[in-house]
Amino acid sequence: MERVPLEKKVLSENDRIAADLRARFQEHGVFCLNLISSPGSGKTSLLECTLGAFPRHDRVAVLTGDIQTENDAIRLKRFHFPVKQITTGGTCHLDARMIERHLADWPLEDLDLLLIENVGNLVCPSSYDLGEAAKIVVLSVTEGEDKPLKYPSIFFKSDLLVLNKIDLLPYVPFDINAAADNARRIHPGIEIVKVSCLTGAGLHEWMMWLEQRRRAQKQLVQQPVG
Ligand SMILES: Nc1nc2c(ncn2[C@@H]2O[C@H](COP(=O)(O)OP(=O)(O)O)[C@@H](O)[C@H]2O)c(=O)[nH]1
Ligand SMILES: [Mg+2]
Repeated sequence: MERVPLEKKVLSENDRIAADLRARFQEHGVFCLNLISSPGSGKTSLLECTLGAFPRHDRVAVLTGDIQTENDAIRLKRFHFPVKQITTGGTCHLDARMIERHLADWPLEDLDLLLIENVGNLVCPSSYDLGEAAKIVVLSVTEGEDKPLKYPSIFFKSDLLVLNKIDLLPYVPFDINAAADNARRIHPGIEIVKVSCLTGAGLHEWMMWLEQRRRAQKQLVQQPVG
């Protein structure tokens, strides 16, 4: 009986901090993305490919969340952009306060793009706004094409579905068109890119999406108010 009001209170407090973060991101022209998937779908791999494609002087930073270990931060630091691990110690999602705390010593005026890798989980992260401009859901071809129907919330809330590991399609019974149809049943407007972080297939489309959205946000910020 007590659980519902408490959960509501936690979420509304999270929403308040997330709204504050979103306003600060907009004020400083920071484009923020929140990457969500099951463990092992390829979030860190996609970030490795993405950071590897950016010029060294690009104003990009990464926050990467996990229940335990600094492993993902170690993988991502190789690209010489600022990276911080957020270790949740058991919590199955990132929340806005964790983002706020880990950004405290990163001046936002030095950033254009903030990439957040959420904790591997298709359920809990979908309830926690982090102040991002868009959520991105990653689904790999070994997970089953029914996942958008089973975990609708995250597919409904994401602007983009990255279908990863397409290099494995010859070896697994995964119907990629059915996966895309299922995602569109939940969210008709969802955009979809099909990639392989291993071979590099489709990564150009992903980078195009990223750059287009980044530019669109910049134009929005530069437009005079009124
Ligand atoms: N075959 C194949 N393996 C991949 C691909 N992307 C990632 N992997 C592998 O999948 C595993 C999990 O990837 P990781 O990026 O750590 O997933 P995360 O838990 O979502 O961050 C690793 O062994 C990766 O090498 C891909 O496109 N194709
Ligand atoms: Mg990872």
